[in-house]
Amino acid sequence: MSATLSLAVLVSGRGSNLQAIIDACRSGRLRAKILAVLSDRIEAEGLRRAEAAGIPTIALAPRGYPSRRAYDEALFARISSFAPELVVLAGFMRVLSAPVVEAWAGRMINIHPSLLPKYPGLQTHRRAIEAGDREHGASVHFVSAEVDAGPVIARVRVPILPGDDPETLAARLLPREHALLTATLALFAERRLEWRPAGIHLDGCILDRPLELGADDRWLPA
Ligand code: NHR
Ligand code: GAR
Repeated sequence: MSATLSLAVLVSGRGSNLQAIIDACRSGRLRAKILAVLSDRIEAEGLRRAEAAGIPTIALAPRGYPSRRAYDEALFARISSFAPELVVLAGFMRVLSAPVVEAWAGRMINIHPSLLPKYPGLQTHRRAIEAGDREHGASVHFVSAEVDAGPVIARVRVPILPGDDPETLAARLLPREHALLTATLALFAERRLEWRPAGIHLDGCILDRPLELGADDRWLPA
């Protein structure tokens, strides 16, 4: 059996994806340990959730740093002090500069609320509805310098229903995000995933398209 996966989680807000990781660790479904939760927003509810779970927190506001890069280097110096194996962006709302992203290449993932490569960036629910799409979803990808453009590991789909607005669609998607993130982290905990120059590898074989999580929380057959 493989060792416990150590994580640092970055949040900017509510922290429901963080809570899903905490709950999955507690229940034994995920062999991982969150070493620290960090946020760019002091008031983030995610920090309160971490405190309630006894996880060390760091709130570091960007204000006062002379540049985006200076802030990012300060933030990632704090992360490095915990020496996590993997950094998880879970509702982290600040674009990270290339040097820190490159230093953590293959060791940092993000959960994004769209079926990437569709709708990188913000307001994804509204954009999917306005485009007339019949389905939407979430993606977990390795973080690369270009925002939401790193290789996609896994996705989950939800229908877009007549009468949906961004709020109803987000509410349908959110529990599926939680399942996607924890199931993907379980693959890391089992040491089954790796980002090599040739692409993402699962069990040593190149992944030629993203994994897809089914409604029963199992991976669909390739
Ligand atoms: N950084 C890099 N370099 N690459 C990625 O793939 C990143 C990243 C930082 C965050 C999450 C991402 C998402 O899932 C993420 C992926 C924020 C913005 C954004 O425009 C875009 C994408 C994501 C997160 N942020 C504004 C900014 O100027 C601020 C918006 C706000 O504060 O509300 O940083 O969608
Ligand atoms: C989630 O829907 C996540 O996919 C999205 O923000 C929400 C955070 O919720 N991420 C982004 O939009 C990143 N730009 P949470 O704080 O409750 O996990």
